[in-house]
Amino acid sequence: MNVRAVADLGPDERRAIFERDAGVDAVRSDVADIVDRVREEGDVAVREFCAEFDDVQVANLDVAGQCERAYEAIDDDVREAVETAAANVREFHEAQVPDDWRDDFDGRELGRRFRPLQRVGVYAPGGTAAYPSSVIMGVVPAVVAGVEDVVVCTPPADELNPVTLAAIHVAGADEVYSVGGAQAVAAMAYGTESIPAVQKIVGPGNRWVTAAKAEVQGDVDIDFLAGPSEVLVLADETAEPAFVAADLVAQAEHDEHASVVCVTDDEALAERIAAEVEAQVADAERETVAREALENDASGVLFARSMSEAILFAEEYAAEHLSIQTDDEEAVLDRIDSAGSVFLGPYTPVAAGDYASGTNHVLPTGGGAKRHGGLSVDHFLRSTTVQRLDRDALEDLSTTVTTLADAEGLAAHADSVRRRFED
Ligand code: HSO
Ligand code: ZN
Repeated sequence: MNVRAVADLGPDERRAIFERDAGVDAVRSDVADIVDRVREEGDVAVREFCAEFDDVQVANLDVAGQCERAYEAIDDDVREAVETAAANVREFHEAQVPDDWRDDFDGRELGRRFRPLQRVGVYAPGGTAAYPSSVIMGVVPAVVAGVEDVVVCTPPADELNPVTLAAIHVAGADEVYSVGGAQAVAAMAYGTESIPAVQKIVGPGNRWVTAAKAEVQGDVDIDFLAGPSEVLVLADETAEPAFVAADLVAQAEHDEHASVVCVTDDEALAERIAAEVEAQVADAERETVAREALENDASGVLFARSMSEAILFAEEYAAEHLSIQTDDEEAVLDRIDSAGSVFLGPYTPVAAGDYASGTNHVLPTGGGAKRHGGLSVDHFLRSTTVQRLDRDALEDLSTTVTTLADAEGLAAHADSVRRRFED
């Protein structure tokens, strides 16, 4: 991993670091064709794409019946880990459920109520990127929000990943279909004979899935478009180089396009972290993938002239995962507004949140944290405002309403207020 000074980064280097995108443009037009065909031909097109892209002749798209069996068949320690992770995610997301409320605003009784969406779809990646943890992160918040039908789509395979199936069972999904890629997103967006349409599609996927979410957005709601994993570690001289390096290598093993960056105000520490990364990656099981990620233009160990410069860098970067390993983490956090999920201190590895601490790991990448947060219960709720005015409250408001209505040339609006005060 190369060590560079923040101040010396050239425009191309800065662009590579700050403009991380989900890489969907290259597949967007192929994806549009797939989406159109599924929309027009339904199951026939879905089955054809399963054969073409996944090399599987799918007999029955509905695989819900397999989940409980998988749950019973997997090793006890894996079952227990899935259950503990799901329980922690459930507990944290239950704390997010908002209460309906009404308050008095000078005689005007105003409030908000929250109701779940009825039908949502969760995409669960398959193949080498089959993450049972992502099933938990997508399904549990929907179940906690009270969504009636939680649908999961996961790519077909001669044998579906048993831990993914078990996680679907533990998380509490209602329907499960064996279809992946852009065709899964299209099926959930528009419905087919076997897969009824949903109102919202969430969850991470490869760039085909992400491009399909971009394609159907508008006809159906989506969470957001997420790209490869990324982590930014802010470290000072109190950081343990082996811990920082371990967090960088961990996210690097996801994908050769992952971006992993450490920024520190200590040049000697930067060198020690880079050396530690090299030592750890040489032993990594997924060395090839991790090495590519560590060496891509969006990754690196950087040193800043001060912690302030490092913090400004982190703010501009708006990381999916921001790890703060400094003397006073809270003081650094106080100066950060943009990050998907923050990990404070040496004993809070990103992997804890990836799996089991309870927070969600479906998070904004590519600087999306400047605009929105990660997946939460809110994504599965809609809000309604409610109001009641008594005669006095309406009288107090009447001049304001009628004056504005008259100014807009909407006399019937004004009249609807005045009439209530005629004898
Ligand atoms: N770090 C990934 C989530 C994940 N990690 C799944 C392990 N499994 C995206 O933020
Ligand atoms: Zn991860």
